[in-house]
Amino acid sequence: MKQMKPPTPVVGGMPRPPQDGGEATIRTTCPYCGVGCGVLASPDGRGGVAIKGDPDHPANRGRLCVKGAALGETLSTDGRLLSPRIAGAEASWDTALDLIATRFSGAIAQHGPDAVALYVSGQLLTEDYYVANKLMKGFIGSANIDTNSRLCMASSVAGHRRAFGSDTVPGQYEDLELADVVVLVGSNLAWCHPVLHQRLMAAKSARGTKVIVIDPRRTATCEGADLHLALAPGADGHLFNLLLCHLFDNGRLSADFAPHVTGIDVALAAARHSMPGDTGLSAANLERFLTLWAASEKVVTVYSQGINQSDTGTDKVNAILNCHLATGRIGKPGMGPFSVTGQPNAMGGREVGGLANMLACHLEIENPSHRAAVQGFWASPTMAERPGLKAVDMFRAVKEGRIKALWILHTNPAVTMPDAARVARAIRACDFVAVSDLWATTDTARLAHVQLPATGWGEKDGTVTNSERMISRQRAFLPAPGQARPDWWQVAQVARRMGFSGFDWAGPAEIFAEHAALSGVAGTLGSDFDISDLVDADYDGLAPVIWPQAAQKGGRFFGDGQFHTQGGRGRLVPVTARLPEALTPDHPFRLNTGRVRDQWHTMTRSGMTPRLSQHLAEPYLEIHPGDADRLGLAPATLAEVESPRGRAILRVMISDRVAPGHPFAPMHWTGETAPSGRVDVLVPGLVDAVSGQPASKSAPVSIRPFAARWYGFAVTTGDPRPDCAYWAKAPVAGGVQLELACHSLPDNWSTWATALFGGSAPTTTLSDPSRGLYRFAVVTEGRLRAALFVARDPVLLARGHLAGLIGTQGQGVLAGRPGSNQPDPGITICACLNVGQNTILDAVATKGLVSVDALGAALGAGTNCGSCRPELAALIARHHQRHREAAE
Ligand SMILES: Nc1nc2c(c(=O)[nH]1)N[C@H]1C(S)=C(S)[C@@H](COP(=O)(O)OP(=O)(O)OC[C@H]3O[C@@H](n4cnc5c(=O)[nH]c(N)nc54)[C@H](O)[C@@H]3O)O[C@H]1N2
Ligand SMILES: Nc1nc2c(c(=O)[nH]1)N[C@H]1C(S)=C(S)[C@@H](COP(=O)(O)OP(=O)(O)OC[C@H]3O[C@@H](n4cnc5c(=O)[nH]c(N)nc54)[C@H](O)[C@@H]3O)O[C@H]1N2
Ligand code: SF4
Ligand SMILES: [Mo]
Repeated sequence: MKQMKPPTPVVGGMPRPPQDGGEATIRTTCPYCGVGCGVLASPDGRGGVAIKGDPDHPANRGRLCVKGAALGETLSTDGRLLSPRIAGAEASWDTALDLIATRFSGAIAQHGPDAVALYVSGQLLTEDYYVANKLMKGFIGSANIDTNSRLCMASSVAGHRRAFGSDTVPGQYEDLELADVVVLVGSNLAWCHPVLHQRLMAAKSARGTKVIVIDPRRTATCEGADLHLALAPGADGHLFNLLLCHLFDNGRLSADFAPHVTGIDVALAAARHSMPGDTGLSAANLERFLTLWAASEKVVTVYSQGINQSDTGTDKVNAILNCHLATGRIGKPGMGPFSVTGQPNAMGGREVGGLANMLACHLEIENPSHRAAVQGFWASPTMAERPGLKAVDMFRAVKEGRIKALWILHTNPAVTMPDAARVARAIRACDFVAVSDLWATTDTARLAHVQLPATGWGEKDGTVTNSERMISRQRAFLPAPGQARPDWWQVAQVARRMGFSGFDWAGPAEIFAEHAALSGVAGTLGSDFDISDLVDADYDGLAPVIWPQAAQKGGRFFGDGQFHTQGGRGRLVPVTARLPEALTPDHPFRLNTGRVRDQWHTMTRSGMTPRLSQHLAEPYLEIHPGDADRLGLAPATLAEVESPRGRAILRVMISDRVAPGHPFAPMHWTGETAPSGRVDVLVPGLVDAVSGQPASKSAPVSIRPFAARWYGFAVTTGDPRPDCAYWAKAPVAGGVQLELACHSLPDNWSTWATALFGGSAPTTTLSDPSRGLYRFAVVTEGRLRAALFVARDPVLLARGHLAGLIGTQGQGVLAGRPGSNQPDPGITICACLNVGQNTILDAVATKGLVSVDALGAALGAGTNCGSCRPELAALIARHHQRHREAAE
């Protein structure tokens, strides 16, 4: 195998002139979602970095969503973990790495290789991932390496393998632009894959693509759709079974493709058990969907967590794949099933075999010749012979003391695993835990014996693979802060200290070349993942490339009817669809969970910038007006949500976007940002039997009003942990804002405020105890440091205005709202240009605006990254609808 030279500082592709006296512009890739947008990063030489979309990257052609556009605001190293720590005390890398090696080796010697585990992440770079997988499966000899992709893509992986014989995404993004019908199932594409959504919306305006959204919730994605099917939660298997029957009954199955697939009869027989009533859809809507799908040759079915995160997720995936296989609508321009990956390198993780039940390069752990080939290539002493523990089982084993040493890299399971409180307890109780992260303060890192400082985005080099199998480089453009080191280096160092050879790469280029060479071996065994033509590639200059190479396969799979199963035929899988477990009177609601537009998972990066915290600044429960009425939940009060596993307190957001009985809560808040707002303490560890993926979208819960004696809002330059039952923190310019509430009153408000203000006593006070109203502010040296507003009811204040007063003279702060000459802009909708809802509604009303473009021309809203365009459209539509209703 050819060894490549160590990386030199790169720009990647065409060098660009330095801007503003700064350093050269670097081409890299966004570290957030699986769209994998190209980014141009221009450090200014003073610690700042200008971020732009890369016009030459095929995934985004210069576009970025609001999270990507705000990347430059998330690069501060303030508060970063800058050196290894053991039991909280700084330690040298040598000491920390030796300790991990000793503890891992010791556990293996005493209890066998299955007594240790790695829990990794779809956000690791391919090179990091490759090294971790190699260590665990080839050298430690256990497959106890699993990844947060288990919570994310596992059902898609399992469904692909059942249908295609390999975990292969057949299509490309371009297919969404070439299709006549695009169906989005369980995908909030507008918020979660915004640039791909923008590409779809552009295609829709250009060629009239019909867009259908299937989601029990009316999401922002529905604003750009022709049809929204608010199906019964979990009914997707029934829906696609009905589609298969409809296709058959209407002569839509492909005779040409039939010789290339098996199992149509059994799949149809199983599908016949699904009844229209199971879907919860009106006959008319169901019919529209079935006929549209059937009549359009060029149809793409995009699916995401509404499908995967279910205890029948794999079956649902196969119910979708069945329809595409039966009609031959797969792997051809403008048609195919499309599982969009969530994390930036979820796909790369699948390529290296990062899941506990995969080997490497799409090879199978159960297959002796695959194992022998990989072992031969690695020249490794041993090889895992059977699948390891999948995430939920892994943390169960941690809890039961079967895992003696655990290393967690680039993920925050104490927040994001189902049954999160129990997972946190298990981590705390484990004999030995190491965590690699940017921060020592994450909910997970706090529980570790050893904390290792990782280099973050902008500081490290490697590759990621996006949802369409496009490999792109992430390139460093900032120096590593303190002693931070890349994840691959950390793992390789521990491997060497455990006495293993084959871990002495000089840099990620060599690791990539080794991975590419192994994929060549895999290719000779029939694996589709063969990127061996990249072994000699110019790693530093590597341009984004889709595998397989265009010349061989046109960048798509299976259009030619060749699958990776034995016999080479695609498999329809019989799906006996079933709805989620019935609810009980004790827990009569089914809690749906997911993402918001401007935050990334546990907010350790996106939560750093005020810009991204303005859109939705607090954990909330979106609940139907009928349910809220029945439960006595008033708008903006708090709800107590309880499951057999735990309890959360969430802000009540009453909305008919969710169905009765099926409220929604976002997943982002943590012990750092809102300890009572963590939704995964509610989610049970129920998993899909085939894939092991948890059912994160349907936690049975009960809901009641939280009996708050008082509500509060505060802004402060400090960073307190308030002493009350509910608090949620968000960054604002110059400090933080806090939402507060409690079921009990403090003995003395002034004392409580002083504690909140970090010991500074209020300098001004306004109180009316008879009405439970208290307002305090601290102004020192002519500057507002902090302010607290307390009331018996949810405090109605102009929050943006108050946050803006920090550091000013704070004039009139205790009034809580701007003077009459300064209108309150309301909650922020357009985060890029900072345009609030009140401003927008006012402009729509006074200027008679009817389109998002007109609004953009008037206010600028929606004209930068475009992430808010679906919401702007909804606001405009709602205004005009109200107007019409008022006129009638
Ligand atoms: N802004 C933002 N974007 C992200 C992320 C982020 O944290 N923030 N994370 C990234 C990651 S890792 C992932 S995996 C993706 C996830 O991307 P998505 O899967 O699009 O996002 P989710 O919000 O998890 O869930 C999608 C939808 O599934 C719906 N749903 C729930 N139950 C059902 C059901 O039974 N049937 C159907 N059809 N739908 C259902 C929910 O209402 C929700 O709207 O997003 C990626 N992009
Ligand atoms: N209820 C519910 N739960 C869910 C989901 C849901 O929809 N609902 N979705 C699930 C899904 S799809 C996913 S993907 C998971 C995501 O869940 P997680 O992966 O647990 O969440 P993140 O916040 O992305 O965690 C990444 C961690 O890596 C750290 N980090 C950042 N950069 C680096 C780096 O370069 N190196 C290292 N070593 N660390 C770094 C960050 O600070 C952070 O602590 O959540 C899952 N949990
Ligand atoms: S859509 Fe947004 S978050 Fe996703 S890769 Fe592109 S810029 Fe990043
Ligand atoms: Mo994910």
